[in-house]
Amino acid sequence: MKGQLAQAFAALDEERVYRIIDECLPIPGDPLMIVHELSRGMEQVGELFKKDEYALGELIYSGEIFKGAMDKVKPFLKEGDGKPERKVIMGTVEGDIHDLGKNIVITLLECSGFQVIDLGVDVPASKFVNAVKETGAGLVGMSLMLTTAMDSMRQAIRFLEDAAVRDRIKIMIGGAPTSERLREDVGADFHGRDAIEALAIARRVFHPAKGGRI
Ligand code: B12
Repeated sequence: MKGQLAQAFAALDEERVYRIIDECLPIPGDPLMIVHELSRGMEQVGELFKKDEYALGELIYSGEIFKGAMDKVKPFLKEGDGKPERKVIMGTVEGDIHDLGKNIVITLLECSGFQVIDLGVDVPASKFVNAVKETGAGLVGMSLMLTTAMDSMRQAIRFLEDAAVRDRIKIMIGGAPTSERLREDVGADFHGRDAIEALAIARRVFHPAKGGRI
């Protein structure tokens, strides 16, 4: 499967993508490998878009295929039945409507026993604040794909500080243009490069004793 799935995805061959996944899933192996391959395919779509070989229509179509593929993988990611009292808020910051990466993070967290409050996309700073106040969540995850939305991330964290809720939560950030440097710059606690790191962060926040290696 390795390579073929990413390749089929990058070619936007929807039928082949689903066929490969259907063939792989009953094998008790690694559904995370499928997620990884899909992400690699998506990276290639982004490159083709950058080179003007794909237009916006193709970008949108890639998003649809990704969602369809994730729907197939989701049931296979479940990892026992943890109690979902550990709450995590997730949202894509204001000005940014990319949500595929955020949704993978959510799927993985939910499958690992966390309760996720999904604020969706284009989330204004005030909505993060209200969600923290209303839910009492201990971890806030902010997703970002557009460099132009970095200021929104900075603002959301500033709002959480101004609302005096910053000390009751930890903040993790992620998404393609994020980095350790951006984390420092915006004042977040953790930066995660992918959904697996997001899960490790959540485990570390809620179960410090168990570690949660990043
Ligand atoms: C699919 C896509 C779209 C789809 C989004 C569909 C959807 N529902 O999300 C659509 C067509 C809507 C779209 C729109 C646009 N897009 Co777009 N898009 C992409 C593309 C190809 C893939 C993004 C993606 O989903 N990747 C797959 C996921 C799985 O990866 P991921 O998001 O990185 O997530 C992983 C990690 O980052 C991490 N993670 C993510 N969030 C979080 C959060 C936390 C807390 C943690 C710890 C981890 C974490 O875990 C995830 C899973 O492992 C990228 C190119 C690329 N290679 O990234 C361009 C890209 C992001 N888009 C781009 C652009 C320019 C746009 C538009 C402005 C285009 C336009 N002219 O209208 C609009 C933006 C509209 C807006 N206001 O947001 C540019 C951004 C350039 C920049 N530097 O800012 C890119 C980089 C393309 C390019 N090469 O030019 N896009």
